[in-house]
Amino acid sequence: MYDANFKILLFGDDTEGKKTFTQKFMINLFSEGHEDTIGVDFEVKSLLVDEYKIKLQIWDISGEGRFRSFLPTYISHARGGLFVYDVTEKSSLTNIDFWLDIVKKDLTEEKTFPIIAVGIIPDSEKERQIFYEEGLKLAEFHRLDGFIECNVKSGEKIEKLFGAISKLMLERSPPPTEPAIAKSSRKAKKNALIAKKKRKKEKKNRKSKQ
Ligand SMILES: Nc1nc2c(ncn2[C@@H]2O[C@H](COP(=O)(O)OP(=O)(O)OP(=O)(O)O)[C@@H](O)[C@H]2O)c(=O)[nH]1
Ligand SMILES: [Mg+2]
Repeated sequence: MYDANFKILLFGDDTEGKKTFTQKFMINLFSEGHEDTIGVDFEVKSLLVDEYKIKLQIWDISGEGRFRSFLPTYISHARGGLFVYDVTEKSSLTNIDFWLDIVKKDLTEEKTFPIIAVGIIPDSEKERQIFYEEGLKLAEFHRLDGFIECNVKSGEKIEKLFGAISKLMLERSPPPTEPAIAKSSRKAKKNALIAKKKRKKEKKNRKSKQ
């Protein structure tokens, strides 16, 4: 039983690293090489954030133009997004306006939709074409909810990032009830107290009979 079920989008141009990034998060595997995502790929992962058990539905959307007509369907009912770009490709930021427009279009709960920009960094700094400051500035300009750079091979920060976006989704779309874990631990404490009182009473009764 989950406390919350969040659909999260990974979007951005093609061959930026969305699949590679998702795979690293899901099964801690880094594999070189690109395979076109046909429309969209799905993954599901459970996360525990602030005692809330979250079911994260990851929708890894193809960046290819031929799938653009399906985008409104893929985007519908999402609760958060990661805009993924490749810092070794200057052109990978060219379409940020397009992506943010389409993701936010028809979104009645626009305010409840956190987006974090993720710059995929190369193994060698020599290949870098987009600098950290540019990414940060762009994220601030578009009023995104966060900005991070990470190397998929090392996988550092990826787990933390999914935790951070989940926390933002929890804040913007709070579940109607308190976390089940908190509820059950309170219940367990209450039961322990009742049992303790019962034992005390039985001891007292035994003593009075002697
Ligand atoms: N060396 C290195 N290569 C990386 C890293 N991250 C991604 N790549 C490479 O970048 C390419 C990205 O491919 P995908 O992850 O399939 O790209 P995508 O964004 O899902 O592309 P579409 O499905 O077409 O939208 C692959 O060839 C990866 O091997 C990294 O941290 N280091
Ligand atoms: Mg892909």
